[in-house]
Amino acid sequence: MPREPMKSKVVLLGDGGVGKTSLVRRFVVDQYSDDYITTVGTKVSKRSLNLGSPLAEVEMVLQIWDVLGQKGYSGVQETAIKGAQGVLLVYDATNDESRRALEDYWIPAVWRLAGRIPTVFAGNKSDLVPDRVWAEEYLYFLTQKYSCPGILTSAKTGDRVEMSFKALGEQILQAAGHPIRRIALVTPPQEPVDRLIRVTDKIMTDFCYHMGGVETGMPIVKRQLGLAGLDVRAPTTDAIRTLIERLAVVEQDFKGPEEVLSNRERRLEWLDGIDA
Ligand code: G3D
Ligand code: MG
Repeated sequence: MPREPMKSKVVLLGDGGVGKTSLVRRFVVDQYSDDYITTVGTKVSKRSLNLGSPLAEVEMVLQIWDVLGQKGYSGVQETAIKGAQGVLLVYDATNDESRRALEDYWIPAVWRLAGRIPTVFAGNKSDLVPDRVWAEEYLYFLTQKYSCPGILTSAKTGDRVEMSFKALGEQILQAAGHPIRRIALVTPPQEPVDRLIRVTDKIMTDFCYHMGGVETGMPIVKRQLGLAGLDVRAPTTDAIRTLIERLAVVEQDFKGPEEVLSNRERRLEWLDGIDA
């Protein structure tokens, strides 16, 4: 009798522009597009994989969380990281800063919120790398330092994309049943973040929380962000105010008038700097 597939939540993390959304697209629908569409909030997709050996095959359904990498959206990012069983840490192999950001920001965030979960490094945009030997060497350093696999990928050509998700699935399979090592860790100080980005992040996270989770809440947030004309990279006070009003209207269909009112008030206070 076929066994139930194993389900795993995995998250892709890394700075904005490194190719996370392109990797998910390539892996899930085998397509690539040159348009850069900033990921708003979080998008959840699914694909199943066959892992293990031919004699002991295991089907794993990966629930893949693609989250916006923009600095300052820590609430949205933390929600995605919590409860993840594996992480694909993505950097742009032609951009040193994006690679350093993994060690300075993303790895500490994962360890703090989810512990030492199975991890795979993806050095993406390998099609643009002028010196493959050097790129491999750096990746090797990361894999040795953190004891996890690392793969040079190209979402554009499709090279090794499948392999990197499979490696992550295998890591999760191997770790299944082992307790996750929790580490008390302090995140290094980060650059100050634009206050309006912090407020937008807080509102997005708060709305999803009150809607019972990201999967229900985030599609609504995305739509309302669009209608409010709010650019997640540079939100304005006016756009945030419009967003707050729009979310209150949506909430009327789900919540009692008092909760709608208090949610709206709280968010306006964040915007007006009373508690942000
Ligand atoms: P993100 O989700 O991490 O923010 P995206 O990144 O997937 O949106 O990709 C950001 C940009 O990098 C996009 O191009 C995308 O086409 C490009 N890109 C992603 N993966 C690769 C790759 O493997 N090779 C190359 N050459 N480009 C890639 P633009 O030009 O629109 O910014
Ligand atoms: Mg993206």
